[in-house]
Amino acid sequence: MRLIGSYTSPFVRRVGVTLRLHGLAFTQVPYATDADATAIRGFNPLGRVPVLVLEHGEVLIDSGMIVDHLDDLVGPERALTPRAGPARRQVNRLVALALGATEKYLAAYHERNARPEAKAWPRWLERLEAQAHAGLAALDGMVGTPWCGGEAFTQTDICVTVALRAMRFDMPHLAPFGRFPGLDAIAAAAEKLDAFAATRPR
Ligand SMILES: N[C@@H](CCC(=O)N[C@@H](CS)C(=O)NCC(=O)O)C(=O)O
Repeated sequence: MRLIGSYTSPFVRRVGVTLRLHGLAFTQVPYATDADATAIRGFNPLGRVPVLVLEHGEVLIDSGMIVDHLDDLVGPERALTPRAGPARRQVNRLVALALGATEKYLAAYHERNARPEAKAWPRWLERLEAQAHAGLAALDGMVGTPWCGGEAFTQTDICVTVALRAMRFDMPHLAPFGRFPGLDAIAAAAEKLDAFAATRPR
């Protein structure tokens, strides 16, 4: 399998961590969304990463669809999202919050860094940052220990960890250490695992 995208993208890192935790062999093609936009569009008309190219050439896009397929490959015992019922809904609920906060911080980051200063729109930036912050605050009140759902490590722990790392790199004021102690503890424990160390962007 080939994973298209650089680990500077939290969504790509999510897939890279999942592949490694599942012990699935893959090669990474670290295309950057700006410099390699044309090449990425050859795989995904949206021009977004991650993309996973399966062994027989089939192309999967969107991290959620990709990790769902990876869970199918390893079977229900090792799946990182429970296959059905309340446990599945709870993992998906926390994943949606973590990924929603990630999308909002990325939009804020682009608003801050890509928009020409003369066209700055402070109220929109404030709104995006508040949404990202509120998502993390809500999550922080919902997680257990040592992992989000208690004893079982799930896809939620991956999403929280990649979100915090990326946000702290790009917009550290949105998630300073100590503001979300529950998430801090989970991310610190996860970052010690080999799958996270091997995918940590420089
Ligand atoms: N919902 C998508 C989001 C993917 C996404 O937003 N990827 C960003 C990189 S962090 C991207 O490719 N952005 C380039 C663009 O949208 O032009 C997923 O979960 O895979």
